[in-house]
Amino acid sequence: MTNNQSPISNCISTVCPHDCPDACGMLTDVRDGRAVRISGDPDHPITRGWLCAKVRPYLDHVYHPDRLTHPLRRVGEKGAGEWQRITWDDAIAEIADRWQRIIAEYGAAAILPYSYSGTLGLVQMSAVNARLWNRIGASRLARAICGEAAEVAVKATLGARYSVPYPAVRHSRLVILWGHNPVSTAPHFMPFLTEARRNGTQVIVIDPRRTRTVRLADWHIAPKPGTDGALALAMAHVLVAEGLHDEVWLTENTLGWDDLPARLVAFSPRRAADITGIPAADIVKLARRYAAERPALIKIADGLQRHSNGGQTVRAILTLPALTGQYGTRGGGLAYSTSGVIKWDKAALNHWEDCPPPARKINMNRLGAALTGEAADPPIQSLFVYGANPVASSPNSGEIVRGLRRPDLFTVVHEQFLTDTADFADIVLPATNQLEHTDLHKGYGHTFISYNQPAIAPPGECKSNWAVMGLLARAMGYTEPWLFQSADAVIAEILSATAAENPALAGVTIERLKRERTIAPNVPEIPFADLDFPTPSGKVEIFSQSLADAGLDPLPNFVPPTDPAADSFSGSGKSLALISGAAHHFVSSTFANHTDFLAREGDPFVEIHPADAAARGIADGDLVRLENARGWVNLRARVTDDIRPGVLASPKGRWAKNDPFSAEKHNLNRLTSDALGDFGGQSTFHSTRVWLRRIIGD
Ligand SMILES: Nc1nc2c(c(=O)[nH]1)N[C@H]1C(S)=C(S)[C@@H](COP(=O)(O)OP(=O)(O)OC[C@H]3O[C@@H](n4cnc5c(=O)[nH]c(N)nc54)[C@H](O)[C@@H]3O)O[C@H]1N2
Ligand SMILES: Nc1nc2c(c(=O)[nH]1)N[C@H]1C(S)=C(S)[C@@H](COP(=O)(O)OP(=O)(O)OC[C@H]3O[C@@H](n4cnc5c(=O)[nH]c(N)nc54)[C@H](O)[C@@H]3O)O[C@H]1N2
Ligand SMILES: [Mo]
Repeated sequence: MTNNQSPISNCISTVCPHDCPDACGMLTDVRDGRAVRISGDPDHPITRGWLCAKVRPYLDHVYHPDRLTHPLRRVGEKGAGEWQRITWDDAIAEIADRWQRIIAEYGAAAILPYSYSGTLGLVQMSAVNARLWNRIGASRLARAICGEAAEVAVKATLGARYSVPYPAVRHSRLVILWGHNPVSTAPHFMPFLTEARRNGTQVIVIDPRRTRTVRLADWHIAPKPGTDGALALAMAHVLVAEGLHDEVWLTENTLGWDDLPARLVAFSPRRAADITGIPAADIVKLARRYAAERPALIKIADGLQRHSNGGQTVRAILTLPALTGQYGTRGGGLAYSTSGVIKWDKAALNHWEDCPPPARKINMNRLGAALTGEAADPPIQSLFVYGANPVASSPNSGEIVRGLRRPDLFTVVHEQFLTDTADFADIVLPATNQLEHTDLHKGYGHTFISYNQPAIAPPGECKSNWAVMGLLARAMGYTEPWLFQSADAVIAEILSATAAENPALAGVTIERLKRERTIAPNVPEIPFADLDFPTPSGKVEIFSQSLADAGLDPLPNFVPPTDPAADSFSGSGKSLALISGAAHHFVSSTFANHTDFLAREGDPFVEIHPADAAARGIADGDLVRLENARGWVNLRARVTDDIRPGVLASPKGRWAKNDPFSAEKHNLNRLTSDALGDFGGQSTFHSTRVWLRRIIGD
């Protein structure tokens, strides 16, 4: 399939680089140097020949008329969008010169790289996130915007992020999709779930919103946001009170089981009903069903934990498969992330031994605060953004914009498009698309590894992240060979170093990847099947000493969600919770500059329950303002019982500069909380409180 079909027509093996657990294999047909067709790789075991709604028209993204094609220097005010074309030589020389001067005056920690999930590749993300910045001694970025709380919770409880593979759901009798919307966010899980449902598997979705996934469910449970920890502990309460738990399994395979019942006393279904808004009878029914329908799979993702209490929420949920003895079973247990199966060798990735001591860490969720004074010693003097669009996607973006307007801040943005963030750059550099560079990908919903071969030449003067790192390294005067390897050499070095420690990668080489496109590492089909958990005790740690050592509650607990800015604003009426999950046609803010997708998503909107709308005189289609102490955004009201009372839902991803409803150009991240969550400095987008009012009829 990858072979030449004719001298002028090639079918190239590529991989979807976007932030999605599926990491699809894609085949790109190239004719006369132009990509003419893109399709799902039929041989990829998860992709199975089809691509999602976002990536089917991918060539519109690759050949988008707004692609940046050459470096730009700002000539007007920051944010005014006035640019002058410059050469790469001038751009790189100017950056290196500014950095040398900043390092001399403030030290290298005054330089901050900021990146997240534009691409998830080993070269263009992981190596780029590490090597040059380590060599410079720049500030490090704590990348906690997405799933850090669950990462800490899962590591503390189970020892590693292993996950039940998608196809194993065929063996589940019950699936609980808990704060997860895979129809939009993990589309390639869905055919496996559909097959299971045809054979009688029951599906329960727990989400304050009636999502696309809920439409396929047998039962929808809609708790108040941030109360899932209480729901899980009440389920545990019922399991233990009714003797539905597996005492033998718990005694043999867990640490801290003895401590749990005392904790559960406080979480009777009646009390949990008050907290969650779910009737006590439903909580009891849910617990009984979870115990009876075995194997039962709980599948979580990342949206659920973007709360001030997200870490403890995940800890509480993780106790349920232990109480019912379902870890390590086929079709039971937990599906979260496969990221822990292969962890790239840190030494090969980082080359710390050749670098100055690691500098301070700055939490990416605090970017606005960091730029406006929180990072004081030294103050941030230069920001280099790539693979991220913080003005659109990071919390409390008004503060970020205030920071980016600082006249003394030297900002470089490496991008495919002139995003909300690029608008504030001093220098913009044009970036390649996935079809134009080399990379290696592993999914976070499966364990397959795929090689991405460049299919076409970059447009104009676009350069890959890794190529830019090399240019900057040379201009800074560095000579270490690991800063200048080819992308293939980076992959080969990291693969072989990782394989030396991890037998799952035995025999996986770059040559084989080029030939076979996608390779299955040698991993057990069922995670934890041997009931040997890589925690300090070797057991499921219901009690976690590592959390206690970090000053955290060592037992699963529920603490109500909070927005620390909620009291510093007095809007009219009661405040409402604002949740902002994934849009079906965008990946964060990526693809939100495509007319077709924008047409399908409609005006930027907010879902409001009819009771909350009526209390404020709001009718469907009205323009409304959401506001709090951080800022405001205008949105189109969708009055619907798809959302529970007391909660507003508006999908993430809109570009502020395309705001049709205000001259100031805002999106909803003007409102979102930049407070850090309980575990790992997690983002807390969904704990945001806002006030709502009608502004104009329509
Ligand atoms: N189409 C599309 N796919 C994507 C993305 C995208 O933007 N668009 N983003 C990608 C990324 S970056 C990620 S991290 C993953 C995320 O994948 P998911 O976690 O599946 O996606 P989210 O929409 O962030 O969150 C899932 C659900 O959590 C619900 N939710 C919010 N708060 C609570 C709560 O307190 N309790 C419960 N029970 N539910 C709650 C939201 O209503 C939402 O429907 O998806 C990836 N895939
Ligand atoms: N309100 C709200 N906001 C959220 C969330 C939420 O739930 N609610 N979820 C959060 C989550 S889970 C996440 S993961 C973050 C994601 O936040 P970000 O990682 O900032 O994601 P995007 O906004 O999609 O920006 C990615 C940018 O990378 C660029 N890019 C793509 N490939 C390349 C490349 O090869 N090189 C370079 N230099 N650039 C490239 C794209 O053009 C795009 O502009 O958003 C968060 N934002
Ligand atoms: Mo994410």
